[in-house]
Amino acid sequence: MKIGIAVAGPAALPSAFVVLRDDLCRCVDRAAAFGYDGVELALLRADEVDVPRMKQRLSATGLEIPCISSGQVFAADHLYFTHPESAVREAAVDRIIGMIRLAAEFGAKVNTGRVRGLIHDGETFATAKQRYLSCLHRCADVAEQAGVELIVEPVNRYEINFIHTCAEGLEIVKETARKSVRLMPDLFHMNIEDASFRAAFESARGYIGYVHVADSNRLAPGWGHMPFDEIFQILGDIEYDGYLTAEILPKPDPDQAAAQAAKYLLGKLGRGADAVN
Ligand code: LER
Ligand code: MN
Repeated sequence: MKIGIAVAGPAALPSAFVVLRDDLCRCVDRAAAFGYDGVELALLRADEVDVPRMKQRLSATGLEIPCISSGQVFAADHLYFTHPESAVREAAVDRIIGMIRLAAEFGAKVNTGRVRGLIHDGETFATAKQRYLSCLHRCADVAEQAGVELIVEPVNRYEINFIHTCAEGLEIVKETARKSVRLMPDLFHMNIEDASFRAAFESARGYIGYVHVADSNRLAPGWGHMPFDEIFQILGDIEYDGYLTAEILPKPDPDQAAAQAAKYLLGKLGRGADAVN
């Protein structure tokens, strides 16, 4: 398994779920210094990334971009797949297609977490799901041409009003039946919504494309009461071999949070400073 950290450019909303907020290329350098393998870019638009300059920084540091996340498209621009107006759904799909094309440049996945949207007042789950799946299929058409994976992230009930548990996310992934669409459990949401880490991860074995990690209070791992020993055991048991990306609050400050998450995760993976080779 590799470790990543969520970052955004300086203009990202204060509510964006990222640790480092800086020029995106500087984020890569800062993440490399902490020992991360990759950075997840939280973007509002694909054109925030200067592709040649970013490729140069990645090659200089050896870091990867495992994922591009799109939560700000929902939170800042209110574009999402379940919107009742087709023009808004189209704009959301266009934004995600831009991110898919960008992701293809870096071998990254694209997270379609909160951009799926919500069930509007007076509408049904079935209506929201139909709009969501129709947009997801259009994105999957492009993703498959581009060799990019789309990931579906269950998000807790206090942030969005449907697809909260891993089982609900897995149902969407299976129903979509697209090879490009995979599940992305986030430990913070799982800790609220899933009855059992083991049952949720084991049911999703083979469908998991990416994982977000945080402690129970969304601080860096090790600063709450998330059962990390059990979780690492389960991830090993299901042979998950992808990224564990820290999507945590930048507290007490971004550098301390980033340093703690890297040290803790690398330690659990046996790659810490005191690891015996
Ligand atoms: C939001 O809580 C979250 O986990 C993000 O990854 C989704 O946009
Ligand atoms: Mn997340």
